[in-house]
Amino acid sequence: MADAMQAKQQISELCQQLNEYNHQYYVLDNPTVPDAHYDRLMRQLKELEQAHPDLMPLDSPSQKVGGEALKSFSQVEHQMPMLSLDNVFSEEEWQAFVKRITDKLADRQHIQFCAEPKLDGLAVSLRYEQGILVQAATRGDGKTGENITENVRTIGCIPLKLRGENYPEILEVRGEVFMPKASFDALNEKAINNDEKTFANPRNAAAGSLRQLDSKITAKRNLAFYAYGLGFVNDENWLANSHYQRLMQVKQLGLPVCPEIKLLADQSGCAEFYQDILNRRDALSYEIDGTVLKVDDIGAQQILGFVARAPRWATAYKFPAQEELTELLDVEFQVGRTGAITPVARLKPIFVGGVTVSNATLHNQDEINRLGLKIKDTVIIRRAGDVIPQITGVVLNERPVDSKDIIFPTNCPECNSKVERVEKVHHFKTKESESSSQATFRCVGRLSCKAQLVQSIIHFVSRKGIDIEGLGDKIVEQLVESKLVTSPADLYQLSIEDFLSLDGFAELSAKNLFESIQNRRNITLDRFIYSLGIPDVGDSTSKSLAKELGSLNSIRKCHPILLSFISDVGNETAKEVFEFFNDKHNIIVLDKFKFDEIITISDEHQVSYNFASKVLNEKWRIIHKLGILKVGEIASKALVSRLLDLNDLLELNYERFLSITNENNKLLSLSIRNSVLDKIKESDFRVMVNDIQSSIDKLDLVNVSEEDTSDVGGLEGLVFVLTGTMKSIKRSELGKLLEAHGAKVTSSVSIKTDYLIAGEKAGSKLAKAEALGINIIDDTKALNLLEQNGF
Ligand code: D41
Repeated sequence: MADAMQAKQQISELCQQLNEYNHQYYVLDNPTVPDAHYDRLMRQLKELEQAHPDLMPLDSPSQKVGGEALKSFSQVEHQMPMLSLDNVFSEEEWQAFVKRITDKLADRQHIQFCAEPKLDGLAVSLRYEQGILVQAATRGDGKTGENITENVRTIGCIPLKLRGENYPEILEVRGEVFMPKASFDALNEKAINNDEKTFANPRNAAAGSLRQLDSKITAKRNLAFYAYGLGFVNDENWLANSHYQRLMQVKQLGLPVCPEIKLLADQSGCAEFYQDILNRRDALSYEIDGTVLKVDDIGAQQILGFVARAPRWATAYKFPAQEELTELLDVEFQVGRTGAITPVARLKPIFVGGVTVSNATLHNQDEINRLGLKIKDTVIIRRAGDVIPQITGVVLNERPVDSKDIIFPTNCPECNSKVERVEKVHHFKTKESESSSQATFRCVGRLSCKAQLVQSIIHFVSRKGIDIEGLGDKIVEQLVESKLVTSPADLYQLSIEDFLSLDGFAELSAKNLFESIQNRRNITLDRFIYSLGIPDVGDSTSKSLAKELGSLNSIRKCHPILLSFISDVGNETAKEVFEFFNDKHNIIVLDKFKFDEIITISDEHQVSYNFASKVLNEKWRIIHKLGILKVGEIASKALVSRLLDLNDLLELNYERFLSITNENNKLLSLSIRNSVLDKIKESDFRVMVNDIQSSIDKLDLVNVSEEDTSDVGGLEGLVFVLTGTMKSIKRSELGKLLEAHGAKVTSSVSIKTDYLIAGEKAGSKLAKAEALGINIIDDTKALNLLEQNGF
């Protein structure tokens, strides 16, 4: 008995604490304790409740994770009907609405309005009795709705118990349940990864989540709620006379109210509110489809009354629709610069989100499968913000009998070459760090494919590329069509007469274009690299490649493992670069440039000091990247200290291994030794190591000696990370100085970091740098470095 008393007390205290934290987190947006602390208290509460199920209070915050699944939803009759809202879509309709009101309220001078964003979610009614949430219902037909209490209990921001003491015995709060954009994106990303159907928009996602019989699923969906009104309230005296004030009362009780809601002195502010919210629509964290304008004074509301089931004192002033239905007329297949084949939907033109849309990309086959799309289907087109229009769904019960399957071509629609399937791995930066692969189709025709040739040349001459003024897309198409140009190098062979032979050219324009091409025979290496249009290689990566490797020859010969030492170049990009330069079609195209004859590349010729030093002095990084099982950083370093060169790795045997020890003079473990000896027997592995060594041999490496690395000759190309409190200079100042001397300053420590400058109270970055064996210096040492460089 005493035990139960004690448990009851503890449960009550935990509930109170956790409810308070929930309020701080969801309503005040100001959490005061770390999540881990919250989780600990929650675990204690759940354990207690499990031991004493009869003691669990109705408002226990433990219920926010969902309970037993239901068989069906029961019906709930609303004690006070849930009204609907009239709409206006234009300034005139809005003015007419205002006039009706002012006519009826002729005796009033100023009519205050409460202006609210119109949330795109689902209307629900929450019923609190004695301050406890006892029922939640959907709007239904306004008279009866569905009992969704179990699901609503799991919504984080809805309090299971009202705050404070000052609430009526029975209080019904009406509002909108919605899914914030970020939660929606995360949910759909997950669905795509799991090959599941995605939701067309946050509203559908919210509806789908609320209508789960299993509230544990709802609990995981991150729904939210804003109150916008009241239903039945048993105590008239409790109620304020202003709609806005009532919402503030509701907020006082711990229910969230949209922070954008404003009380306006008269109707003139309404248009401004509408425009302001419309302008900020994309930046809001939740979807809205208009504003709701309500006469604020409750007395005035009563005079105005209702028509049918909508109040005459409120209206939704809606934004132009972001979603419309239209017909999918056909799917065409476009071939891009790299040969990727993209399905494009041809639509019956439709006005949506402020523009007329007649095309939408379908991305790839997986997207089509996910949507379950057929030609002639009625589809949902969505254009939110400035993003490109998308097909987000199909209206299946509108599917005509003569709808047709969408068939991917097996041959390129432009050049009839074979189409190959390429798996592309996407890494999503979600909590679980998932990755998924999506199939894309690629035409193998390269520059013999007209579409690829046109796109490649457009890219080649673009502003960030060779930058040829006056050579627009249409002219490129003409040049390709007339076969005057079969590769980018041909541009330089064009004569004034060639241009004159094309439609639309006159003497002067032909001469001008000829000259602007001839003027671009001298090109910097980074621009040339960019202009080649290597997949994944944009202007920043092109600059890094040019700066670190110094010459086109070095870039062409560089093994992907070495490429990946360059900042900006990840493993995937390294592979793309390597494959590009080793592709036999591309080799032919590059040879056509006849370097120094047709085109001259101004470059540094030599690889950068930084790169050479990584390759020559940090060979362990190469070993580390070879992917030998069990060979981590320490083993790599131990191995490298005893190898003459990389190829020597292949000559290792058991006897030699016995002389290889790590920094602490310890022999490498038997399992590491066996792993290496097994690996070097594999012929693929031997070929790879030979390739890397010959790539190193071919690189025109600057002579860097072992000692050089600690004593920097120039900061160009070096990557610094700064952490902790500096003694003699502000951290940001030091960062600026380093950058002014050509160094790169980044925020996180990785294998690409050259120096960590650690001040006092350096934390995790220091630990990571130590673990990675990165040079660690203090600010005094850093300033010395700068001084040597003319600081
Ligand atoms: O944000 C909304 N979706 C919203 C809906 C809102 N801010 N206010 C609303 N006010 C009402 C009245 C005036 C009837 C209390 C509403 C709705 N109704 C509503 N939502 C769905 C049906 C009616």
